[in-house]
Amino acid sequence: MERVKSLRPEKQPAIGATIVFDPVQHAHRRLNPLTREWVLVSPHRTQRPWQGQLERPALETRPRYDPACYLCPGNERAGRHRNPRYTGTFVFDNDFAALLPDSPSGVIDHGALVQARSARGVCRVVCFSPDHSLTLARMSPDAVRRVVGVWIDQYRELGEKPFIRHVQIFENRGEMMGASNPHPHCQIWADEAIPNEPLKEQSSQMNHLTGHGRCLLCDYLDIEERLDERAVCRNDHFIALVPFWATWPFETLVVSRRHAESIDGLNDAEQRGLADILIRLTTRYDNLFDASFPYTMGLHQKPTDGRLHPEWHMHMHFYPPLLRSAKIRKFMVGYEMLGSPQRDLTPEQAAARLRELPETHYLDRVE
Ligand code: H2U
Ligand code: ZN
Repeated sequence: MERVKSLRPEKQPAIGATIVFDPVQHAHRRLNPLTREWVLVSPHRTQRPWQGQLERPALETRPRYDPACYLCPGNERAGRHRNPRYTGTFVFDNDFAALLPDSPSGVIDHGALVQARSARGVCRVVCFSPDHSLTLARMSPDAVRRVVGVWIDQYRELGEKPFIRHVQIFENRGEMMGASNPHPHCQIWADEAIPNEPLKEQSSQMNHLTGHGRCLLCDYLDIEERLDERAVCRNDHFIALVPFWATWPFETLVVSRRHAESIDGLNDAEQRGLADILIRLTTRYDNLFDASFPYTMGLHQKPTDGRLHPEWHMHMHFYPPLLRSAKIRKFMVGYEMLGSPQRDLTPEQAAARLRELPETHYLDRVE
């Protein structure tokens, strides 16, 4: 039986009622097949027309060099470290690392309910560019391609360390996300253990592969290609879409169209394809409210635990907090902390809004 359905109403009246379930209007729960968690969608709360932004935010421009920035070339960091006068990317060990390679090992074990393990790892910071004023959206395709190259090198180098089982590359952008500095940069936390989120995704991908003999995200991409309701932008190698199960209002998933377990499995054209999608997606994000768009984004890929991982399909998540304007954010509080996440705007509406935006950055627009 054909199970793939578009969001058109199901012709199944609830018992004792004549109203037909319409996911565009009626509350429903959607399953995130990667985490096996459900998100509540309440589209009836957005029946009002889009009100847009009340005020246009002031254009944010920054100097290309900031003498007070601890990431700019030649400047001093904590602990009397000084950055070199770098001209491309620059990687250094985080001066306030959450995980250290030489932490002593040990266990706390007071029975099944009180357990702890010592944690070792390596934390690094990657500066994308010496130019303090830039963001991924406004960097050149070649420069972003070089950032992708650094991610590959770091994933390999850190993953080859015998005690590193997982390498998490992520970017926190904007004060709203707690980023301490607007200089374009990301962090890498390489960990002795596989952290919670990738562990959940790994188990779902493994179950799907074992049960169906196919990759979960390859199967999901096939469905998205057929329904074509949630794509934001694509090229020959990558697609950015609002996943059916998106939790954050403008959350997106960036997936390689060919099955690749990790970023170091991407060929040259695919690495350029990833850079292209990252620029186009972050440009659309900034153009949504004509303001620098905050988010946490990161790469999920196979662990570096020395095992085979055919179940893993590399992808990136973008989790942006903004809801209706550059100032109004979504809070995950109340029911969301105690029950499950909830959204009003449907993923299809979010995808349509992102899709209609231009790919010329608002700061580069000639008016
Ligand atoms: P965030 O903007 O995501 O906070 O990342 C900046 C990182 O830079 C942060 O993890 C580190 C912080 O520990 N840092 C240094 O390593 N050296 C410094 O001198 C300041 C900040
Ligand atoms: Zn700087």
